[in-house]
Amino acid sequence: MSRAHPIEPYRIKTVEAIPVTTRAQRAEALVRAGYNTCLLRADEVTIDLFTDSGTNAMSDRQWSAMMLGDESYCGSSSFYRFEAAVQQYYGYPHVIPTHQGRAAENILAQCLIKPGHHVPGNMYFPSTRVHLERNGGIFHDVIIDEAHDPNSEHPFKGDVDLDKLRAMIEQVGPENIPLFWIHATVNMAGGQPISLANLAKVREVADQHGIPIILDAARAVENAWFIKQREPGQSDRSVADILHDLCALTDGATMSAKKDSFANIGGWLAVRDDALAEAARGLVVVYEGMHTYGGMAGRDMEAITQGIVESVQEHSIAARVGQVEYLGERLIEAGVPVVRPIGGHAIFLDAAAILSHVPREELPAQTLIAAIYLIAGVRGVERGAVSAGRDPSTGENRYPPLELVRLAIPRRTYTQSHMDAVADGIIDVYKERSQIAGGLTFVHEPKAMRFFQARFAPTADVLVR
Ligand code: PLI
Repeated sequence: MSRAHPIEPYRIKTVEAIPVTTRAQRAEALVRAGYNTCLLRADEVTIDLFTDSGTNAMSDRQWSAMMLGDESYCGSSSFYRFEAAVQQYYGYPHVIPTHQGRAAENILAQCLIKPGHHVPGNMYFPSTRVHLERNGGIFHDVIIDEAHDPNSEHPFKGDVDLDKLRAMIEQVGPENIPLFWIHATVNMAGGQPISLANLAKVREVADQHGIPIILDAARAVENAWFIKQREPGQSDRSVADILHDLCALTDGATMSAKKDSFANIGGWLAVRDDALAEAARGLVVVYEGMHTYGGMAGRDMEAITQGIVESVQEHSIAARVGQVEYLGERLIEAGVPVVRPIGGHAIFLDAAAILSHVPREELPAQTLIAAIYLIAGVRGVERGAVSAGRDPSTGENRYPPLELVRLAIPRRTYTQSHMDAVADGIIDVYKERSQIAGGLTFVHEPKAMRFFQARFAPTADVLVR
């Protein structure tokens, strides 16, 4: 039996009942949902590890702060408190509120990306890539090779390969690169961090060509925690200081406040450049609302403001990452193939290794996640070929090197016994993997971000024998 994870630095004041289902009920639900866990109803799921986005438990202080929400259409005082918190903890002067992260991406992409532009990044994320492609841009993955190897123990698998970056700039010309879009941590690589040292080198390359760096800061606090644990010379520094340093190396950030900041909804775009801020504020009023609420209620901005303060508290972030690590270690002990090292927000199961008898065209990760729901009542999400979508220029399916299932852990929501139940369930699925009869095939395929609404059918008579 593994060690315990760090003590949860809170006690429970309110509880929410979770549904308990039978395997027969889950089998029926799975057929109705077209074998897509995104289409299951929440009341059909016992432990919901679909995402850590907007699903975190808010604190008593966040709920109290919500009562102070100023719902004025113009000039809400909640906005000024929110703006001050982002400026203080992230360090960018211009803060533009949005209703969530992808709205910030939409506005940034419309401001900066034109047809024929090229954008390098440390692996794609579906929403960032969709916005850059909708504006005519082309994404280039310049992450280090280790990030594509689930077994590599590299401590900073989110690092940029500077040779790949330089070669890409040479190939397309710096004048065709409006930004570098850098994730901290890298979700699709398994919640893996980028190091300060690497980002500083990326900064040098950016400065040589006058190209801005935009940080995807959704889980930058978790990235700062890994820097403190793993990067030489950083262990005595506070997570808040390291977060500041990460941001100081960049020219702006897109943020989903539904992650690190424990909010149910909200986001922001922040930049240093006055003209870019002016252009972004011009678009925020078109797509989101006034530039002092950006699609959020005043109470949402209050929840984020308090959430930012809590997010950098050391015992809070230690317990968060420690809980994820605990689940990962239990699976590793049982021999289940997972992406290593364990990342900040989720466990990523190596579906290609677990279901090696299911060909890539039959979508092993989608198949595995359906089987996990059926057998264990746990909901995760596909992070493989279905999420990668089709190449817009050729229309061909993209088969990324990683074919993963993600089990994301919401912050402060589940306890250690929930983690044990998940581990036991996944280990059962792993032991029964030869009973998974075949893969899945699309019966409905939406064009954009197809993983959310796609429907599938098993290629064999049954999913699990
Ligand atoms: O879900 P949004 O629109 O607030 O944020 C989009 C978004 C941007 N960047 C990154 C790294 C994300 O992980 C992200 C959203 N992620 C979700 C919903 C997730 O389940 O990981």
